[in-house]
Amino acid sequence: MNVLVTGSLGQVGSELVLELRRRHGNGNVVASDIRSDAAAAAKEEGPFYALDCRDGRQLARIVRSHNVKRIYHLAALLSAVAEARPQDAWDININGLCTVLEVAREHDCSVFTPSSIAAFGPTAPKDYTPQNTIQQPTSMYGVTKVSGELLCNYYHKKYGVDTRGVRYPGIISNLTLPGGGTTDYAVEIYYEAVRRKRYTCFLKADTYLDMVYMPDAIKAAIDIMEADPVRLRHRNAFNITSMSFSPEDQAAYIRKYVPEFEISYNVDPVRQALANSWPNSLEDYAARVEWGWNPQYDLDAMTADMLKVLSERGV
Ligand code: AKB
Repeated sequence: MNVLVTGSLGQVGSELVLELRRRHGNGNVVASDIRSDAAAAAKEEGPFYALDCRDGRQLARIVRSHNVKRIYHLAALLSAVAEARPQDAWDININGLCTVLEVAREHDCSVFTPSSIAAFGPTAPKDYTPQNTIQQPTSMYGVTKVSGELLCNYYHKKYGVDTRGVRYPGIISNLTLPGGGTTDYAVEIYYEAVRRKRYTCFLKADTYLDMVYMPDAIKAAIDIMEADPVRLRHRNAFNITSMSFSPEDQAAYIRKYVPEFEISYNVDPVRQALANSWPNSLEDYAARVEWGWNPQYDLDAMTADMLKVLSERGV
């Protein structure tokens, strides 16, 4: 089974490509990104293309020439950038997805598309937000995510395209930094804990959001695509979560390993408003029952691993 990943130089893409190549072989996993970063491309251990996912012709050429049968479509703008550039966010997140779905329909590919906790808005229940509930996001990022979910479900129902997805919470990883998201603070805090033993957070101390550690996020993307379709009552997109915490909770766990660590706050009103409009915590029962979602990392295990890996790497 040959696989194509769009947005492969991003936070999830860079680690997903490594894991897919480990499982399927380097030559069978095609990486692509709008950035034609020569240094990054040179490090690739398999095929890499500079690809704008809105370019259907080039996308179709790549799919045909590598006989791609599964697309992980990760190319998208994140919440804070989308709020600064809403028209671009619509264009990239929605027209990009439309293009991928059309190519998938024509070439019989399955498609994984990540949604987000941002697909919920202030009218959804805040705590243990259910799988199926009101979705009225107030951010452009959230509007593109809920529209993307509906579009993927439409392609599945109308054309039989095998579309699947998860609603990712904030993702924390030690390899590639996120860019332009609201949950980015939860990654930066570990780098600064190792470098300076202090961090100035752009969200308020008591802002609760769901998070997941990258190994669990990657496993989710692979497991849902491998799941038996007969068991799937939902498709786009499943709530998943590993933990819900606030910046002050995270700082307390960091102090367990770095006792001198200090946190202060300088709130960014745009990102705070985004965070306030999202759930505090999701309920992820459907993912557990339908395809076996079972995350391995909680806040303590993730904090220990992040600090260990970043210290060893000398960030
Ligand atoms: C963001 O903060 O924009 C993303 C997300 C929650 O989807 N990490």
